[in-house]
Amino acid sequence: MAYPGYGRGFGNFHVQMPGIQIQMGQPVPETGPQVLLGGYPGYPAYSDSYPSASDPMWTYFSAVAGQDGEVDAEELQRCLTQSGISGTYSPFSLETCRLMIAMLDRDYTGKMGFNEFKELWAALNAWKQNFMAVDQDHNGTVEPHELSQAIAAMGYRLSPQALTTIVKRYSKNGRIFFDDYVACCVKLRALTDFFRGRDPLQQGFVNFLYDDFLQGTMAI
Ligand SMILES: [Ca+2]
Ligand SMILES: [Ca+2]
Repeated sequence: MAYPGYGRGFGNFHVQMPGIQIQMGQPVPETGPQVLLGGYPGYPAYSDSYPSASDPMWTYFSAVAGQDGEVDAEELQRCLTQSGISGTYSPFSLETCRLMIAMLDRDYTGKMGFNEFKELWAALNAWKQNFMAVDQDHNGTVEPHELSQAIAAMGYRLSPQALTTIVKRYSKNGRIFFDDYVACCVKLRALTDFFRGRDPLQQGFVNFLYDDFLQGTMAI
């Protein structure tokens, strides 16, 4: 089998760490860690009911979204940078913001409406909890050996060379910060799903057309 343990997917991703939630400069409701970033089939979407002013998340969303009532990548970057969620004073990765929006933009506006934003928020909470569990020595970043264990725990079996490539791409001085960690995991899953969808017999090799390859990978 080409993807031993793949079936578990992010099965053990739901690491519960009570009391931990993302601080965004003002209190926000906990939306629960059960929603994962991805936008995959069977993924529960929020209803399109008109947002209630009584929803405590609505005020925060309105402030971030501004006049057009939707959150774009730059606005998301600004609010996540202010939150300090990545554990550094440098700006939260714009690329990761774009990636998260691409994965959760259900109505293809290129921005996050209220329900999409709530889903993104829940996904970020889940990622943060996962990140903190993976960061076993609690130094605020994920080191190569921690990433290796995390990727294995998610069910992927990668060669040392592939792991080295990933670490080189997503680390700064051998440390992987939260924003890069999210981008790394989201991309790994999306690319694996793309490949796997073309490999029904799970053989670990596929034939696909150049254009198909570009469409599948450039969108991520
Ligand atoms: Ca949208
Ligand atoms: Ca660490």
